[in-house]
Amino acid sequence: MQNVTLTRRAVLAGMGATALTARIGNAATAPTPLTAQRAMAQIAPEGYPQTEVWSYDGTLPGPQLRVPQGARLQRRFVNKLDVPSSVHWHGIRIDNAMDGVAGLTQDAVPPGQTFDYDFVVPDAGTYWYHAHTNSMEQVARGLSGALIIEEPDAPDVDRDEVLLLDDWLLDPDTAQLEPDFTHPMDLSHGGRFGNLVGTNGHYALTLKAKRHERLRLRLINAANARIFVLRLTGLSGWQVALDGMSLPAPEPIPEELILAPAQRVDLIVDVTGDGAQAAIERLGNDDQWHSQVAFEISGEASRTRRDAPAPLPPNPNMAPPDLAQARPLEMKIEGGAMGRMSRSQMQGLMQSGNFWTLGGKAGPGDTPFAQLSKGEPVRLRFVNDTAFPHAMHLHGMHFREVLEDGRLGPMRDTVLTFAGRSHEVAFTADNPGKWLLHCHMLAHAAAGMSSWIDVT
Ligand SMILES: [Cu+2]
Repeated sequence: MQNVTLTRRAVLAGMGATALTARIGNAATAPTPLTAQRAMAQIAPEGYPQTEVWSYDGTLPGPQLRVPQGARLQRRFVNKLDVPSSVHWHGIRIDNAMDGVAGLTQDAVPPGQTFDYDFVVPDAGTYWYHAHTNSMEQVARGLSGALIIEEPDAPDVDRDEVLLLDDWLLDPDTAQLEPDFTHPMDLSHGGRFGNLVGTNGHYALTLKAKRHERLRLRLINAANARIFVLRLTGLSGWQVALDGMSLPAPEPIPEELILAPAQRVDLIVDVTGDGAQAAIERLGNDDQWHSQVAFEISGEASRTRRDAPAPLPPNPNMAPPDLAQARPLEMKIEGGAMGRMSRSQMQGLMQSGNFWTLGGKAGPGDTPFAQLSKGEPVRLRFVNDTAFPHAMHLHGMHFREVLEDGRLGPMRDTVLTFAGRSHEVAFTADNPGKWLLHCHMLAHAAAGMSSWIDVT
């Protein structure tokens, strides 16, 4: 009976019907809990058993948190799991003590204990939260959810849909998660990939839509390792934000939209399809397009398409870094299967349980990759000398990619680096603290691809 209730709650959360609004600064009352606990969820198609997951508040994904820009988010994290955990607020330019990285910004919260997260959210946009203690396993088991920071003047759309894309590695007979989270093949190759891909905790999500309806779609890649390559059919529009940060002007949606692990994109689209269906499709390993989210079209929201949307309002503190003054840094990414590391180097690494290095070092260790002064501009070149792509994520600050022609790209918190290529990013180190810099293919992060910078 309990399982039925949990599943129904999970479904409702998936439909965005139970959006929770954060309590805003009231010191007299205890903060709203956010509870890590076991739950059952119907991830696999109907007819398959439910899957036991680790959840926030019993739902998969966790509850959708919505907070007005500039407000305080307060949550009492309650750990009802039997392992330590912590919560990271991904992409939020946050006070370092609230960043949730066990071992760097706080101690992991033991079973039965609590931790009060309390911080101001400076930027509007699409963010997410997830476990940052043994995250390779804990995120794969379900500990993630959307965090939406609302603009004071939201764009004029008919509906705002959060689409949290994920995959799960399930035993095809029992629909339970494959429990080996440290398989050397995952650690040393592309990471842990699921065999079932879905959205908002379900395989094959279907939403209803009306012709000429205008939708804001907030796509979040919550998968451990999967790079989503997406295209739209029967929907056309613009991308208006990347990794939470508004673009200066709405841009055409690329024919193939690439979303690396942890990246987000905000789209404003109109339902323009002639048929009864529109879809977000995903390019599969079989080189075929598969439906990721289907939209069943019935009725009309208006007779005609509307004009192009206005840009989203800019967030504060988006000034580009001063490249001329920037300190150059280089971070070599090495190791992994089929890489150029020598056999003896590789064997040495594997003895420490690692397969990868960042800047010549496996794991965060005691000393930072770089010691930076507050306000210092930095250009950081990632040299990907491996046979795999890596989604490099910096906590606490957004960066801009330095493009080939020297111009700066949009603000992001995660950049997808490709095998054998180098990618330079630039940022102003304006947020003091110890900030993790790691690959968001979480098996890679666990096997050496975690580093940090110190801003003082
Ligand atoms: Cu990686």
